[in-house]
Amino acid sequence: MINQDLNTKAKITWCPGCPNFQILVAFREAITELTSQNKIKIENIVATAGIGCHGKIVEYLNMNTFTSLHGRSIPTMTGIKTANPNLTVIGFSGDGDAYAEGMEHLIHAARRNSDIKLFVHNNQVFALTTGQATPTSPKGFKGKSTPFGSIDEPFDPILLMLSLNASFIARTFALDIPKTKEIMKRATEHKGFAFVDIIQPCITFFDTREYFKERIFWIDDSPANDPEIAMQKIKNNQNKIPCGIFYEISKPTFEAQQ
Ligand SMILES: Cc1ncc(C[n+]2csc(CCOP(=O)(O)OP(=O)(O)O)c2C)c(N)n1
Repeated sequence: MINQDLNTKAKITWCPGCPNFQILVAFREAITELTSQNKIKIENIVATAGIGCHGKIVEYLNMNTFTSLHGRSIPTMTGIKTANPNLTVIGFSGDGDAYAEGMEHLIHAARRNSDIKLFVHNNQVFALTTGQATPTSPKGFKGKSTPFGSIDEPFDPILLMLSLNASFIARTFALDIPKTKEIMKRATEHKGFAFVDIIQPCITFFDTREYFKERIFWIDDSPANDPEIAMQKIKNNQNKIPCGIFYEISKPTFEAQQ
């Protein structure tokens, strides 16, 4: 059930049918459930955004929000959390925002275990600027900046997070609202750096909906607390794409150690 109070009057300007709508619904449902179960107070949440289509989400959320610069949503979050550790800081980012412009911040926030939650709308393209390649675009991707096909190898953000021993690592699929809601709730309740890569096909500049629908499968509900076992969960299984919470550990947060 969605708390209508989380709606705003802002006109939604995403393309009709964009999976960002499902992410918005999943997040509103997650926050509604967490607040109605008294696990979190709405006034203690700050939702931040980078720049891009993903970043518009905060305009559609009636709660404390902050829009940062492109690639700078993570330092904005760590600054908010350091200034007031009582806040729950949840950031929305894009694959351009987090994995291109903001990559250095992502790496350091993860290795420090900053107590922030990051939801990356990974559509494998710079969408708001109408379709350039990002670090997760597949090799051969044809877009505005790569008309003859991208020659770069994409990188895997989940493996990067595991190499940094990030304390919560998950992947979800925007088109599955119940699963995305559950993972968002678990990430929000996690104490430490929670990383969620959300596969979010861009229906206008890189429509991968069918590709992912055919390949995604859900791993069991129990995250590994051993990197080797997490690695087995992450490994591609005959060209299939696993989703779920791969890894969760408990360790001191950056803020608690200051
Ligand atoms: C420093 C800086 N560089 C470039 C831009 C231009 N810019 C605005 S949105 C955007 C693309 C965002 O892509 P992504 O983060 O993947 O988000 P999406 O639009 O796909 O949700 C870019 C490059 C900018 N605003 N600021």
